[in-house]
Amino acid sequence: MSPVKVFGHPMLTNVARVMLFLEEVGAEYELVPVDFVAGEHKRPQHLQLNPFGQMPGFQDGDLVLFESRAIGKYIIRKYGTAGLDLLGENSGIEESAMVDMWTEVEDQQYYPAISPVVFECIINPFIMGGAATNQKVVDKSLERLKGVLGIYEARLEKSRYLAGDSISFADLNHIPFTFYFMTTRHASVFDDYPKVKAWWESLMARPAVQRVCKHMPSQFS
Ligand code: GSH
Repeated sequence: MSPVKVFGHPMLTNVARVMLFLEEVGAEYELVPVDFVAGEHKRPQHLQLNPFGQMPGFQDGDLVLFESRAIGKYIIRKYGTAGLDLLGENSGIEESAMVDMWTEVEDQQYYPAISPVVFECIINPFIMGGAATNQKVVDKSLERLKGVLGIYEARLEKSRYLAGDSISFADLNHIPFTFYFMTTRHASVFDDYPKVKAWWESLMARPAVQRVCKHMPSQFS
């Protein structure tokens, strides 16, 4: 039995993020289902793994971690190979600084812009219990997202990936929320940013990404 356990449901964005890094580095792991509809993530057993009552929980032997981006870095450092330098740490301090910077951009600029659209159009109505979409929130977030995508377009005119010409942790962190965004009727927003669109398509073509995304529904009604 693998010492690595991911607790949660694979359709959930932050659970998918952790699985993505495990798949990218080829680590063995066990996915332990958490029945979030029944509120299992708020119960004492899960709170020992994630005191915030959220998913994922993560365990590797005696080590327990929460926060999907931090878990992702741990997975790369422990199970990554020199050939796949996702944190840029084998390349040099400047390369790893670029990965750190674009990782912050994902967390501080991209995620706050794209996630309200995904919450309003997909997660709240279809995954977490049926709330109506607030169109004002969607419209405001789309405007913010367009600003961020403009900056990405300019960056991706200069390099193949965000942190440079090699794929990194920063790029891969975009996958879970962008995947769901692309299932909404707002997906065409990306058409105005050809470099971003090509970058997104190259991420989606990765076998590890395909393996994780097959657990994420792409049609909602
Ligand atoms: N920053 C946390 C991470 O990256 O792990 C966020 C975790 C999070 O929001 N998880 C969602 C969750 O558990 C599922 S993707 N939602 C249910 C809840 O908050 O009660």
